[in-house]
Amino acid sequence: PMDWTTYHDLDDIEGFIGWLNVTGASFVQVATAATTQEGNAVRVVRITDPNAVGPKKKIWIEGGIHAREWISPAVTTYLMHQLITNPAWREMLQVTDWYMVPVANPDGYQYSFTSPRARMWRKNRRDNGSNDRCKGVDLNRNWDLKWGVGASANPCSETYKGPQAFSEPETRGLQLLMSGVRDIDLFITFHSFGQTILYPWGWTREPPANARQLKRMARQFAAAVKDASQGRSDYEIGGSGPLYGLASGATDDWAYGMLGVPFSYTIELPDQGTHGFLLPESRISSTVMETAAGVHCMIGFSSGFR
Ligand code: 0X9
Ligand code: ZN
Repeated sequence: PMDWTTYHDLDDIEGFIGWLNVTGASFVQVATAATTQEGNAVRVVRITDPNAVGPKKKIWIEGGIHAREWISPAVTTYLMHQLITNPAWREMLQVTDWYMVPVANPDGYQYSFTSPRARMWRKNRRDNGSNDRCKGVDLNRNWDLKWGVGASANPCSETYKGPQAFSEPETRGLQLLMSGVRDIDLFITFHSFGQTILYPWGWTREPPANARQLKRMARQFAAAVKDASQGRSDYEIGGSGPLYGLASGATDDWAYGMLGVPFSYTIELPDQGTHGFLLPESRISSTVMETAAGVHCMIGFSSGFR
């Protein structure tokens, strides 16, 4: 149904979700968070063991909010596949409940497959009143937390924040579903590139209240990735603001600040700039595997949340 040796467009991913839904049977529920301007669905796939007893950690994973960061949906779909097909992951469903968004920006993602010129698209594709080359809103500047700080008001900008917070169907829909899930314990959004694991805040350089715990869990991720990659993938750990510069309106800050999710991360996947957004297909399988090892360790039964 899917492989991690080539990049897959939106149709393939939709097909994979359909396959997962059949294969995973009662473990998989598919919801639609929004329908976009171009009529695509923003899917949220919940993976849960209906027979598990006892309390569970709730984990929300977001992928593909930036169109050109193709390795992000690859990682997210791989994690979904692991949860259904790998016994070591299935076992985790005794104590974890997963909400996965493989492609938060389906219109932009789809568009980035249409031509070499479109390959580097970042935003969604909604008409923003300016000309055709300038379409879209940066969905990672559109969430309602300190909206507008370190984001652009110019519709032509790559980091255009939109006419108002939650102006876009994608962010509005995702926000509603996220708010409906009580007490998310861990939020991760996958981006590229840079090989960094970032924690809040993005809108200020001030450290968050539980910075120590956030760093501790981030180190679990980084150590496991390094191990799984035989030392090849080294991650840097830090606050978004200090490390990447101030940028508000991102999902991670909103989850942390508005929903109170105690562990909230942006993971900037490989590489460190040699290929940048154009990570070669030959790198997909090693990247998804090492990242999965990192996530597995982060939420590990004893290490992560304590
Ligand atoms: O700028 C972004 O949206 C992310 N980097 S990217 O190169 N993938 O565009 C980083 C977001 C970090 N989080 C916050 N600034 N809150
Ligand atoms: Zn990004």
